[in-house]
Amino acid sequence: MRSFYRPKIDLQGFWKFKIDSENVGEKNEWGKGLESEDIIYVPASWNEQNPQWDQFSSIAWYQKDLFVSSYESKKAWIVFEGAGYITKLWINGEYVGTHEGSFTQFKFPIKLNTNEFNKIVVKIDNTPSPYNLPPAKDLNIAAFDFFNYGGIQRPVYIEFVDECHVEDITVYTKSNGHLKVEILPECNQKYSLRFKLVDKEGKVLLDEESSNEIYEKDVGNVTPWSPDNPYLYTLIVEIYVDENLKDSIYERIGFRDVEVKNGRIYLNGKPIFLKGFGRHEDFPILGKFMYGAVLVRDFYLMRKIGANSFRTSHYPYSNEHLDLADEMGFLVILEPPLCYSNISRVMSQEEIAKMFSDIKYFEKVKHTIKEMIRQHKNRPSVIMYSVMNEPPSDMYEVAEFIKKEVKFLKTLDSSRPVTFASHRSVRDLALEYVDIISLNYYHGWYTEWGDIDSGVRTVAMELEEIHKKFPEKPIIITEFGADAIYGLHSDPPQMWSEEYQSEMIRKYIEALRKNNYIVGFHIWNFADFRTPQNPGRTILNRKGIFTRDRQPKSAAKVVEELFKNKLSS
Ligand code: GCB
Repeated sequence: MRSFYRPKIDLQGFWKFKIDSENVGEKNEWGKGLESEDIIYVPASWNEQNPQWDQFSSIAWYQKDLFVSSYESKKAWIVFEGAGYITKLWINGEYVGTHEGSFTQFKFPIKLNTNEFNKIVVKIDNTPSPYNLPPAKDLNIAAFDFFNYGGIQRPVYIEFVDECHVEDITVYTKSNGHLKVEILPECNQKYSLRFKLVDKEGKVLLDEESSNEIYEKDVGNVTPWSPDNPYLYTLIVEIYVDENLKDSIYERIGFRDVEVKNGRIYLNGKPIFLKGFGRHEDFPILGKFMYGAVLVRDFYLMRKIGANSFRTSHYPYSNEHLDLADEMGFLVILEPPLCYSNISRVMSQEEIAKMFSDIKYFEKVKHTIKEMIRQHKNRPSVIMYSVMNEPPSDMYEVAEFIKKEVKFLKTLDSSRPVTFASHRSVRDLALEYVDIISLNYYHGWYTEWGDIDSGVRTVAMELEEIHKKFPEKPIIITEFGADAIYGLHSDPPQMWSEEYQSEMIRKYIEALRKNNYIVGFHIWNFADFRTPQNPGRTILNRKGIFTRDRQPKSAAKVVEELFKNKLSS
C-alpha cells in the first residue's frame, strides 16, 4: 500500500552509529542519546561500510536528530521496510517498541516535538541464534548459506496521517475484470470511501463512492497482467469525513488468475512454464540493500536471457524489488525467512524435533508469515508461496509443522498455490501437503562430484519416483547449479570452471525438460553472493551465472540459448 497524499520524511542518509559488543547500552540509557563519533549510512547493512564492522554480528545503535517544524496531521508513525534482526526504538528518550525479523516491514506509532530537534535512537541486535528466523549458531555456523548482514538495511521513513485513515487494503482480481477490495479503515467518525481505477494511459475507468468496506465490481474489458504484457492499473482508495478528504492510498494492481490443475500451473487460463532463478539481495558494500539501479540492471539481464520468474530465496524481498517484478512481468514465488539447509550444523536431531514441535516457535513463524502476506498480498507478480527452504522434512515433526504452516497460510490467502523447496527428494514426508512440488538438486556437485552425467541420471530417477507417487502435482526444479570462479577455464570441464557450470546447467535442462510434469527450472543462482566463511566457499557462493557485480560468466549465454530456444514459455 502506498500513498502520494501522506506527508513523509525520508530518513535515508548518515546516522550516528555505536557498537555495543557488551550489551551495556540499555543499562546506560543510550536510548536518550549516543556518544559516538562513528557514522553509518542508512539504508545498507553495517558490515561492509567499515572493514572493522564486517565480521561483527551483535548489537549496534543508530541515532538521527531530526528537526520537525510542524505537522498538521494528527498521527505520525515510523516505518522500517526492513531492519534487524531485533529492532528497538526510542524517541526523545522514550522507549517505543520492539520488532523481531529482518525481512518484513513494520511500523511504530510515534510522538514528535514540533519546532525542535527529535532524537530517534534505534538498537539493532543481529546476534545469531538457533531460534532466529532463519537459525544460526554464530556468523559462520548457520543453517543458511548467505551472509548474516545486519542493520537498518531497507528504507526507513516517518509518515503523517489523519486519525481517520486507511489502515490496509486487500485486493482480489480475476483476468475477466472482476475486482474485489476489502478495506480496513481506522476512523472514529462517520466516513465514506471512494474508489478509483486508472489505466496505464491515465484513463479513469471507475470513480465510485461507497460506505461499504467491501467493494466488488466487474470492471469489464481489462487487459490481463502476464509476463508478456505486465499491464498494471492504479487503484486509489480515499476516505472522506463530511466531504473532506482524510486519506488517499493507492496500489498497483494487475488482473490475473492462477490455478493448478492437471499437473500444470495456469495463468489466466494458459499453462505457464517458469524459467528463472533463485536470487539473493546482496551487493558489494551495500550488503542486503538493493539499490534501485542494481535492481533495474538485474531485471534487464533476466529479461535479456529469457527468464520470466524467480523465487525470493530465502526471505521476502524489498518493496522495490517486488515492485519491479510487478512492473516488468516476473512470476514470483514468495518465501518467508525460513531456511534450514544446514540445520544439522546448528542443532542436533532431538533439538530439531523439539523446535518444530514448539508452539512458541510456530507462533513466531505465523507472525512473520502474517507480516509477509500483509506486505505483498496485492502483487500480481506473486503467484505462489514457498513456505520454507530445505527443511529436514524426512522427519515426522518437521513434516507435521509444514502441514500446519500450509494450513495456516491458506487461512490468510487461499488465492495462491503453496509449495516449499525440498532437498529431501524421495525421502521427503511433506510433499503431500503442498499444491506444487519444488525440488532442489545438486547431484553432480555435492554428490557425484566431477561426474555430471551420473548426477543427472540420479535426478531423473528420483523425479520419476516422485512423479509416480504424486502424478497430479506439477514439479518445479527450484535449485540446481554449480560454482564457477569467473575467469577459471578448463578443458575438459572440471569443477569450479566456467565450463563445468555451463555443462551442468545445460545437461540438467536438456535431460529433464522432456518430463511434462516439470513446469519450471530455477537456476541457483542469478549472481554470486556472500556467504558465511567455511571450507566450501571462496568468500562468495559462486553459483551465480553473473558475478557479484553483474558481469556474465560463460553460463549466461548457455542459459539464454536454453531459456529462449529449448523451453516453452
Ligand atoms: C542449497 C540452498 C542454497 C545454497 C545452495 C548451495 O540447497 O538452498 O541456499 O546456497 O544450496 O549453493 O549450496
